[in-house]
Amino acid sequence: MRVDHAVSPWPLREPFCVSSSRGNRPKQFNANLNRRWWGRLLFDRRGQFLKPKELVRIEESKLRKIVRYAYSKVPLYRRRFDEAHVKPESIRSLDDLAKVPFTVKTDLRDNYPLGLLAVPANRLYSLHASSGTTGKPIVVAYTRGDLLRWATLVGRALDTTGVRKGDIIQNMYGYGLFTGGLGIHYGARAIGATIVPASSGNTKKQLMLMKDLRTTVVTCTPSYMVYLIEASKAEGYDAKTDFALRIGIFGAEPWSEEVRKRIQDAFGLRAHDIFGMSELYGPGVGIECEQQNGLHIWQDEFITETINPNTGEVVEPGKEGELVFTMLSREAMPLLRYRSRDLSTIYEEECACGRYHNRIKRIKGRSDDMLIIGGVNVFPSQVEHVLMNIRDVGDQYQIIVSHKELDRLAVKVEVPTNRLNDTTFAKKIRDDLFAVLSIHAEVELVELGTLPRSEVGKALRVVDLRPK
Ligand code: DLL
Repeated sequence: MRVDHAVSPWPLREPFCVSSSRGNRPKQFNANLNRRWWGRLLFDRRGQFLKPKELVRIEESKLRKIVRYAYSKVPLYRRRFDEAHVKPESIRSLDDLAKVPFTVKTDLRDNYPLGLLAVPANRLYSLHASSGTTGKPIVVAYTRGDLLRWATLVGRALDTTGVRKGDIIQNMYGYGLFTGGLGIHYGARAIGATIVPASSGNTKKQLMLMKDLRTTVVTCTPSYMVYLIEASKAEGYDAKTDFALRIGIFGAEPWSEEVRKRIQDAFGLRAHDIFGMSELYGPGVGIECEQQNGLHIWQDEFITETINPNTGEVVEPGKEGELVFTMLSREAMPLLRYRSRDLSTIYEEECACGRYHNRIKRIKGRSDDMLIIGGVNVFPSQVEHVLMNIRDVGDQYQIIVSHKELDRLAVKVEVPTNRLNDTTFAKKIRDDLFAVLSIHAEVELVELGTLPRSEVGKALRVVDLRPK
């Protein structure tokens, strides 16, 4: 079969370190090149330490290219630019970015499955789909170059946490349409670490492998790692001495400093937050370095802005807003100013680790996960932050919102048996929640092990019983 490799505007060259001696020349399908696929994944530490000036230079030159590319290849972008009377050539620097129209999730849904492709379908190497809970999922597409870039970015992320060749990574993110499993897998390949593609679920086997293979790095959702604390106890393991874990890389859902502390204390590892979303390749967009103080976003690949979610106006760094991403070299499906709905804060100060890539704070939550209870905005992550700070509160909780004349918030909390009927303890939890949320919550103390656990996928902690 002849595969049409049209000229790519992104020859695989620096700063992605995957060098191409063929430059911009059109390529015929080359079996040799294909065989060397993984061999060409070179490990990229230089890209992690690009200096601010260099980062801006790369951002701007890639921005000019991607805007012209998206405009010429994707009818949606052409329409949006024309409607806004913006000429792609007028986008020359970061200051011009605000002129570019936003792209939103419904644009991807409305163009299901592959209406936003910028390349012929026979150039796609892979397809993934977002974990949409209702209706059609969002399908995301990758060319060979996209996959290599993604792998390189995840490789960088793993390296940034301290994972090295020789580490044994037990990858407990689901393999499949979800990008977590394969994304981490590709990144591990890029740095030459040993990958155990355990995928999600099957907890007893996970623990057995973790011990017997002397796993040094684990990757999964933070809620699953919290679940492994009690599961390892129940299976008779001593989490500190039976396992050889040194690094944990957790993401795909919001989590808190308090949960980090619980995981680190239980397993004696260093826990890192990793951010990503299917639309932006998958995991590896942002990662915490050893400072554990904000996530570096790979600035030479993503321009990150924060906007006021209600007005769409750009907010300055240091102020919370909705994260908006521009992918700088996505070939199959370019995304310009993509509204993530995730709330966070960008900060631009230099990090003690020596990396200049901008950092974002932990994701507070998605704007659509925000509960409005009796007119008050509540993020599930705020509830977690309060609960996990209280000694004797177990690792599992559930938030139940209902309506009986007024909106009501109830929080079910697992506690040890001796606390079950402790009304003073329940009052303390209520007071602490009120101090942060400014609304009264009913607190129900339940026995350890009684609330639902999620062994696969992202945790579901909120039950909203209000009529839609
Ligand atoms: O969750 C990709 C991923 C896989 C990230 C593994 C990290 C690790 P989606 O299923 O498309 O992709 O979900 C993306 O998950 O918009 C956030 O709301 C949330 N999310 C992802 N990482 C974090 C994080 C993957 N570290 C959506 N903290 C995003 C908080 C996160 N929320």
